Amino acid sequence: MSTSSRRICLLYIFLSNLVMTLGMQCSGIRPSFRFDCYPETGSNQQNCNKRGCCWLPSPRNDRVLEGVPSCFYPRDFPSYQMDSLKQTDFGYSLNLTRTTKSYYEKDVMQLQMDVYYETAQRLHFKIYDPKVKRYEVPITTPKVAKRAPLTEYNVQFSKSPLGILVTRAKDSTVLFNSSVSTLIFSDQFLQISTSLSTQFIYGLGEHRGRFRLSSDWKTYSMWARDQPPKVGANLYGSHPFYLNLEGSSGRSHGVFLLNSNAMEVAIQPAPALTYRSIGGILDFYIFLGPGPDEVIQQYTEVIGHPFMPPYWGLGFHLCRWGYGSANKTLAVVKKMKAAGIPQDTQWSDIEYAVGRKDFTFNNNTYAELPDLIRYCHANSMHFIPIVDPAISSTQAPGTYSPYDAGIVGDVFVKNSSGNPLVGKVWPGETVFPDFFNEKTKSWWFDQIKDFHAQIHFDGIWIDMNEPSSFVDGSVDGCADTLFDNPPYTPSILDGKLSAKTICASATHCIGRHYDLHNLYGYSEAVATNSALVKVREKRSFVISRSTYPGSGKYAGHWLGDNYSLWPDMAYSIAGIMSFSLFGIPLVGADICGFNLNTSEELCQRWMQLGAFYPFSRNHNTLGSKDQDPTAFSDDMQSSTRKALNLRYALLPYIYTLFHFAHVKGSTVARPLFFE
Ligand code: MIG
Repeated sequence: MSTSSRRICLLYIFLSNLVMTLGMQCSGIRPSFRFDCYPETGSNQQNCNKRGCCWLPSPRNDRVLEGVPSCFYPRDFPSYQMDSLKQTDFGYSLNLTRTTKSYYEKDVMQLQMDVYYETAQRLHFKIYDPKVKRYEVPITTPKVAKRAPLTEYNVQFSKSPLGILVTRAKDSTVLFNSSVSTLIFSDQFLQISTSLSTQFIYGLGEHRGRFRLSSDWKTYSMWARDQPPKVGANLYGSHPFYLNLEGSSGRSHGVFLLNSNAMEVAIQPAPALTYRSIGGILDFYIFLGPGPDEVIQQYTEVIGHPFMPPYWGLGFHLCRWGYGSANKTLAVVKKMKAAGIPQDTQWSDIEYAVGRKDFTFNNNTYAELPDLIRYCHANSMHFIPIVDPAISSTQAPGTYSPYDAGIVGDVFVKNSSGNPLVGKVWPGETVFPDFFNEKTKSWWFDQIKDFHAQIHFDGIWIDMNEPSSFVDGSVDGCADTLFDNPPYTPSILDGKLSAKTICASATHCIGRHYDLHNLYGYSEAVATNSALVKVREKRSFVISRSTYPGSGKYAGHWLGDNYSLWPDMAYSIAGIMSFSLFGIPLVGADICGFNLNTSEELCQRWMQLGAFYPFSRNHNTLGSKDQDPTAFSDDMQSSTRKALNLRYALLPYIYTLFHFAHVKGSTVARPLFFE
């Protein structure tokens, strides 16, 4: 192209952009209602217009417009339209088609939307490909074949572009309105938006931050990751559920997107939000409450009510990484007892194992582990060891049966060449059990049973189950597939799916790691809970780091590797309340802080706060100063004794709250507005 024709061409692009931006479809859209058409980095006029979107950059350094997208959808951006609507026994079935492709590869041009009027307060709608079966989250949800006779919601559809509008029948409050922006449903990019009733929105975990989410152009991403809590980062678990307050009526509703792929939710001040997931289907539930606790009850009816913990599990737990030996651990337990500070459970971290290998215990430093446990049991206490999912793969054949038996049983996750995928965790090179496989569950049960024959633990602490790996993908990297490098990657740390975990192209017996990653911790909790119940014939007690909706039925959770800092103590409250929303009421943060050295004042205040955590455990990292209560002054010990004695006095009440959580799905630690 000659210089002059290039100039003409550029002029043409400029003019057509001007016409488009000033044209009907772009003008008059208030900044807070701009829906981002270019969430990737590097948005500019050219690539924005190429998508058929409006380009209107905000002036630089304009505080008010900070975060407002420069590239946004015009009102008439091509979307789906409704071709047919038919009434069914459960509600409606709609056929949707799009005639213009979106800017992502492999649009599903024809979709089906099924709308289930499941109960008076629960609406379910599902948008999927009627021809090609796509991945759907393998958790059990209620199957409803008949429409509820009376509902507290109304549903309306708009034809072109397709939109679904859900309102509260009583006062017409808008609960879900997809017409605010465009629907995209391509193979690896699914996007749908809705308005919110107010900016009072909570949930969307797992994240560090204030309890109420920010609707100021903030994006919450979900891709399970071994990551010390940090504002704005994707953390250990994934919970695509939010609670939205409706304003002066005092009513509230919840929205759950049953999708487990890597995703992000962008909230904007309209208020509105946009989901962007890179797989699966769009499977929504709306819960009408109207009380917030009722919303959670309705939500947990779908994902599963929380398990009933044993009474002792609600006592005070003590843990650290770095006791050094079983004897030193026992000495602390005895000091606690001598100081008259209540303690129900003693924990051991990975140091008890030989070379940090699962299902072993070190005959040097931890030779007295059975004595420690005996002492605990003789004093009506309990004992919990850590168990990581990854299994050492480098031991000489015949010397490490968990691996040998696992290979025989073919229980490990495979890489793209069909061999067990090898990563690196605490014991060195490791393989990863595929807990979705029934064979793995029975192999896992065997390991737990054999180990229990050696040491009589009472619960299991499952860590590192994002799953975490110290090498990205595998020791051989990852194949260059569309799973490892999808066309769109949500805004996750390091910008790639394989960061600190196994390859997305790895395979489980029921599917791809790409789809199942966020469920890895969930699947381990299912297997561990059932093994523990079979072995002990008592209620189980499992605490898991990675969680997904439904995990609460099998495990509790702690908030991960926090710091011994005041803000971390404050943030723990928001974290705990968020997990109440997620149906995991048994939750706590490491009291006195995990990373860094604590101080007496911080630890004292934290013990006083932590005495009211549903799951109350003091835990510390390797190399940090001792922080069990007996490590401090008499004053500190006496205030801790007082706080914990108050907790113990309230145990019947706390236990009753757990009972209600278990039988009807309500919350234990809850924000004041729930009352
Ligand atoms: O990479 O087992 O969150 O509680 O003490 C660190 C050692 C592995 C992380 C857990 C923490 C535990 C630690 N683990």
